[in-house]
Parts: sequence; C-alpha cells; structure tokens
Amino acid sequence: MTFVDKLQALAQTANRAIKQAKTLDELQELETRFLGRKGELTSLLRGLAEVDEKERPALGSLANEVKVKIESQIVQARVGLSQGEMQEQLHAEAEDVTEPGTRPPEGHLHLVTQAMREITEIFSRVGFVRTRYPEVDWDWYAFEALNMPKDHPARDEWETFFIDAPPSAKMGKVVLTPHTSNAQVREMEQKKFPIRIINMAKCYRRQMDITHVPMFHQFEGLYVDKNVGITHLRGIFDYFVKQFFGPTRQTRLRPFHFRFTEPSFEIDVSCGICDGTTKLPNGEKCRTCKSGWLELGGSGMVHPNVLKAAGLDPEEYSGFAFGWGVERSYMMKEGMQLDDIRTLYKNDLRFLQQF
Ligand code: FA5
Repeated sequence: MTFVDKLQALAQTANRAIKQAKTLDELQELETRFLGRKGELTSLLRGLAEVDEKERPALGSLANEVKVKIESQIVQARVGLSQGEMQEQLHAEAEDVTEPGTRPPEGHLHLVTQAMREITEIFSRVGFVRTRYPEVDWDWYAFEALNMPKDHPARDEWETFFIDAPPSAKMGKVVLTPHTSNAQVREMEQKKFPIRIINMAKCYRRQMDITHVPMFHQFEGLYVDKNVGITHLRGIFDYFVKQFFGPTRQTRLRPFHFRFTEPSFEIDVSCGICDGTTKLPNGEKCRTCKSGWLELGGSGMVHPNVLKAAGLDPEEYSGFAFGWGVERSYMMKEGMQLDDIRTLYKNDLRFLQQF
C-alpha cells in the first residue's frame, strides 16, 4: 500500500466515523484518534521519512489537506450536534406558561378574629373607637382602682395569674389582665371627653373546663361624659345586639353585683334558636337556653370610687361600662352548641374550616 493509499484510507475512515458520531464526547475522542499527537495521521506522517525525497513535499501537502479536511468535518459535526443537544434540552426544560397553575389552599381568619373585627365595626358606627391597653398590667389598674382593695374576696372570681416581677410600691404586683376593665381608669386618666371606647384584648384566668379557657378575649365598652345614664346603656345594647345577633333579638338587664359598677347588671340576649320561647318548632324544649335567655356579660354605671381613682368628680361625670366575652358572644350568634369551648383553640382544621 502506497503512502497515498494509506492517506486516502485514513481520510475515508475518519469521514465515516465523524458522520456516525452521536455525541460531542465521541467527536472529541475521534479528534484525538486521528489528529492527536499520538494519532493515526501523525504516525502516518512519520512514514514520510521513508518516501523518496523528491516526492515528499507533494505528499506532505496532500497529508496537510487531509488534516484540514478532517478538522473541518469535525467542526461541522460539532456545530450540528451541539444544536441538536440544545434543542433537546430546551424541549425537555420547556414550561408551558399558559398552563393553569395549582392553587395553594386558601386560608381565612380565625373565627375569633372575624368576630373581633365585626364587633369593632359595629361599635365604630356609633362613635366608639377601638383602643388597646396592656395585657400585662399593674394590680392597681386590674383591681385596686376598680374598687377591689388588696385581699378583697371579690378578686377570687378573677382567678389571676401573677407575673414574677418586682412589685411597685404604688401600683402593686404585675398581673396578666384577667379582664379588659383595666382600660377604664387608664382611659379616664386621659380626660378626653366624651370617652367612647371599645377595648378588646386577651384575658387570662386560671380556669380550664368545657366553658372556660385560660386565655380568652373580652371587649369592654366605656362611655363617660356629663349626664350619661342607664338609658344610654340600654340603647347601646339594643343597637349592638340587633346588629350582631339579628333584628329580632331582645336584651334584658338583670341586677347583679360588680365592685366597679353601681348599679350593676348582667345582660341577657333572647335565644336565637327558640326565639326566646324555650320551645322548638317541633315542640321539644330548647337545649341552648332553657329559659329563653342567654347570658352575654356584665355591665353597669361606673362606680363613683372608680371615677375618683381616675381623678374625676362623680358629681360632674358619669358613665357606663360593659365587658363581654368574644368567644361566648360569637357562639351565641352562630347558635353554636359547642360542647367544649376549648375546641376553638385546638387548631383542628376540620372544625375551623366550617366558619
Ligand atoms: C368581667 O370580667 C367584668 N370585668 C365585666 C364587666 C365590665 C362588668 C364592665 C361591668 C362593667 P365576668 O367575669 O363575668 O365579668 O366576665 C365577662 C365575660 O367574659 C363572661 O360573661 C364570659 O363571656 C367571658 N369569660 C369569663 N371567663 C372566661 C373564660 N375563662 N373563658 C372564656 N370566656 C370567659
């Protein structure tokens, strides 16, 4: 086989192999195999030394042509393969931006938060402004200023959590507010009349059973000005109850006793299940109320001693206050017969998603 024959055979083999290469890696291997320092063309060129000296230049340039040809075939094949690979990758990674997405599950506010927003809105329509007072407060504002001196037995009902913090000589110990009534004296001290506020906050008591939770919410209304009377109290209740519970619901004031109001009342609202009749349409006795009334919360005219504790003259100013549980009010609104109030805070979505 002459040198030329060998050269042509190499060119053909290289051409075929390059055409058949399927990946860029394979092409790289072929480049090394034919054109590399230890490649087939290089070793063929070594054979030039044995060829007649006169023929050498012509054969050398022929070998160079073959080399250039193989190089350009490899470059072309490389372009073709990399475009193909890119197309494949684009196809594999393509995203259809018009495809409808998967909706994340939609949540909603906790029912107690929903109730608080609704209550705030109802009172704001008649000029009551929502205020926020500390949920950790001095004994003075939670009890003493509310006409409950130290060690008074009335305090027992507010089974209080005390904070392990240094007491103040003037203000006493630090407590987790057992009710929202700490707002009363704090608000009156500012002496901006008329006072028409709704204080809504967390309350804490050492209680836990099917009708009590250790952390719950109350909303406290306070209206103080000159010449505020029980008729105002009555009017506001009627308004709230009809807005929150429905236009057919009635209110009732029942004499009660609180140390910080005089006179004091429990407020009842007519039962929405039996419409205050104690009987259901099927003749059975209503199990929600038993008496036709549901107890909503406490209220009364601000006690003169409380006005005095805030620096006001009871001869000049008067006012009413009320404090109701948000959780209980909401349950009455919905006609819910929750057999355990703690269900509200168990975070069981099967329950919460119903509201
Ligand atoms: C009070 O807390 C008075 N401060 C209310 C008040 C304010 C009277 C202003 C007069 C003037 P009482 O302890 O009854 O009152 O609580 C009021 C309401 O809070 C109750 O009717 C109930 O709805 C709710 N409540 C009380 N304790 C709990 C509890 N542990 N869990 C859930 N709700 C509670």
